[in-house]
Amino acid sequence: MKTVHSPHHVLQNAEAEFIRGRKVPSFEMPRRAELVLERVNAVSLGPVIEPKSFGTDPILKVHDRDFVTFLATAWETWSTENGPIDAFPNAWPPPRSSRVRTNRPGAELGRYCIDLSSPIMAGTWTAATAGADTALTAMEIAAGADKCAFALCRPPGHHAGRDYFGGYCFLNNAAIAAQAWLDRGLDKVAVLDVDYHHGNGTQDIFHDRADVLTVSIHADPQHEYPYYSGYADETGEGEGAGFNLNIPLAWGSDYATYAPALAEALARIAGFGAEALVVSLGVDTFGGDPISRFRLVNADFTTMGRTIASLGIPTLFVMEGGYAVEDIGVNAVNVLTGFEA
Ligand code: Q9C
Ligand code: ZN
Repeated sequence: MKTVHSPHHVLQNAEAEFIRGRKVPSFEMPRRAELVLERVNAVSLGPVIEPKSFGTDPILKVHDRDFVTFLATAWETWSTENGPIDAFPNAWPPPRSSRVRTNRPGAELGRYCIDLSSPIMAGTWTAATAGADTALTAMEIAAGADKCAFALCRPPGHHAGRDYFGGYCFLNNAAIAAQAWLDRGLDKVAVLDVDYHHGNGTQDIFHDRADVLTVSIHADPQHEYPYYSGYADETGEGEGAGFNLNIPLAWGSDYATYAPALAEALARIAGFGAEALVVSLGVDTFGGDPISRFRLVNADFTTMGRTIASLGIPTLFVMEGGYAVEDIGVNAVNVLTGFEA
């Protein structure tokens, strides 16, 4: 399997995030992607190539123009006033508040940002667009003779919605690739999100559409980020009614619990008649993950990959979360080798 990867990912290099009031070193760091790349090479998964540049058109198919303009210019606006300090919001618009479009830096951030884990810095836009290009380049490979590809994206994407960022995510790489796959002429694409956290951004982007089935297996949002979405009763709306499936699992879930959820997810995707699959590949379901509470072991990821392969459709893997850095290379690549076995 070919891997697509951009060296620009290092430009997103947050010093800190806030977790339950504590300022801590960011769990989402460049080393994550470096170790996955090392593992790709160690097992000779296949060639590693750099992405082509697709510009903003495919990004604007799933993100609002205002939001994209904001992301592209936020650092300049912020740093002109505040200097080279990672940008976090000062305030969020309360419910029922005025929709006034203040461009004061800390306030504007609050209009688009959902949490305190995802600071904007000088290289955020370059890194985020490199991630989108990575997903798009890999999609073209998976859509061709290869039938599969690995987009080693960083920063991740699945928490980014049409007009918001957060959860370490700025642009929704998986959604951008799924939309671009449809735009190449497919009628039905499925997104399977196996990251430990609910893929809220992806669900939201395709919420009212019947051409993209979104399925996410994740920790119960009653207890876990992103808290405000990921419940089983969120099944899509309008034309999209019935085209979203959430499978929340309890803290402590191991593969004995995970396997039936994955089987249900894959049965739904097969029943939908997906012509292609985008996998939002987070490996923060690993037992050793420092911010998560599932209990998968290294070998479970191989099984997961082999199980996903049973669908028998062109498949694009897009890297999402996973923070047990010394294991994420093994776990992510286990999914890919399991898929190819
Ligand atoms: N204890 C991804 O895995 N911090 N994002 C939550 C709650 C944000 C995870 C802290 C976690 C975002 C792509
Ligand atoms: Zn995650």
